[in-house]
Amino acid sequence: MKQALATIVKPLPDHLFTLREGNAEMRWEAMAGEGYHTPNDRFFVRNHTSTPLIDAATWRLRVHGPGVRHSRTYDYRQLLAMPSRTVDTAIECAGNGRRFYDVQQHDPIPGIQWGLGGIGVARWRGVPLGHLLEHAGLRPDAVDVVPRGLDAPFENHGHVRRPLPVAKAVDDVLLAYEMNGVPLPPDHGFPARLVVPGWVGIASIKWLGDLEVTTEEASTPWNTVFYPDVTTQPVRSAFEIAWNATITIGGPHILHGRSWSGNGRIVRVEVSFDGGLTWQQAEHHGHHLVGAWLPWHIGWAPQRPGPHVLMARATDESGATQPLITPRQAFGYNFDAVVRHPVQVVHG
Ligand SMILES: Nc1nc2c(c(=O)[nH]1)N[C@H]1C(S)=C(S)[C@@H](COP(=O)(O)O)O[C@H]1N2
Ligand SMILES: [Mo]
Repeated sequence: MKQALATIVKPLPDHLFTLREGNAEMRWEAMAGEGYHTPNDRFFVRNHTSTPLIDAATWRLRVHGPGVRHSRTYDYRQLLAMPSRTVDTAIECAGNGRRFYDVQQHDPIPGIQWGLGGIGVARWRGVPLGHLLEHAGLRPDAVDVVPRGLDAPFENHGHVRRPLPVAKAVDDVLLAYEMNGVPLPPDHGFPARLVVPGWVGIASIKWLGDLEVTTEEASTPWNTVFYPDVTTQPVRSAFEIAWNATITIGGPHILHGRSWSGNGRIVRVEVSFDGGLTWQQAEHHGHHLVGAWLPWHIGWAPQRPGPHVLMARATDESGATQPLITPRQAFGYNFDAVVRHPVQVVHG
């Protein structure tokens, strides 16, 4: 087992993660045979600096600013005693899939070169953010909530913080303290983080120290210099198979995968084994929740040995379908094209 990064606390074994510039990308084969949720031991980690170790006994969350009537401070026990809700939703990095601008479209874009493993789905439990804001006396003229992390400042930009419109904050955002039935692990935001369904991962600020509520549109480096103009996530699909996996000739094999979209449910998944000439519908199984993913499977009986390419293409309820090429995006976000997944077919 390898523990290569001082910036991440949990073990990062090779069979679960690919390390990318101080961040840990989940290997998709690590989801094979797993249930609907991504277990905490294999959930991707994206840290601007390092995971801080925070003592829940001395931790405080401050809610303040002109958008609330009362400046309030909450401790961990008060948070746990508030009305709670459970939400099953994905957190996905805006740059997920960035490496395919390079490997597939030969147009590399700087930034963390994520494959498709910068996503995970967990069962989050916590206090609806709207409830907490009401408790602090949310004013009708409030505009943005600016959550700030307690991790070390990033370069010369201060603590990680990104404005969140009040309308979204009171709609479905969770102030989460539990992940898949246990207290948030340190790397995922202990003692409390935001979980913002359907939106780019940077909205889900970890290690919350304070929430400033403004009465004017707020701006921080995290909605101007980094991650400008991105909110919801596009349609993507992945096979639960290793990159360059070996598959025996014949079969049939049942191939599993998952598709997701920040804009609603997936309504159709098609798979091609011949480079996109023909497409077959995959079968859905299990549940599919808005803001999370749809598990699917399809049979395949390859007839010749050698390199093959698997392609999966999903369509969501808004009608958005994965294209074959994604137009260049300056920051490398929004890669939604069908990913060409190489496998080797061999004699059994
Ligand atoms: N305080 C703080 N919150 C943060 C970050 C961070 O570096 N510091 N990274 C953000 C980004 S870019 C992503 S994609 C998600 C990743 O969440 P995870 O590490 O729990 O998977 O956390 C977000 N929240
Ligand atoms: Mo991210």
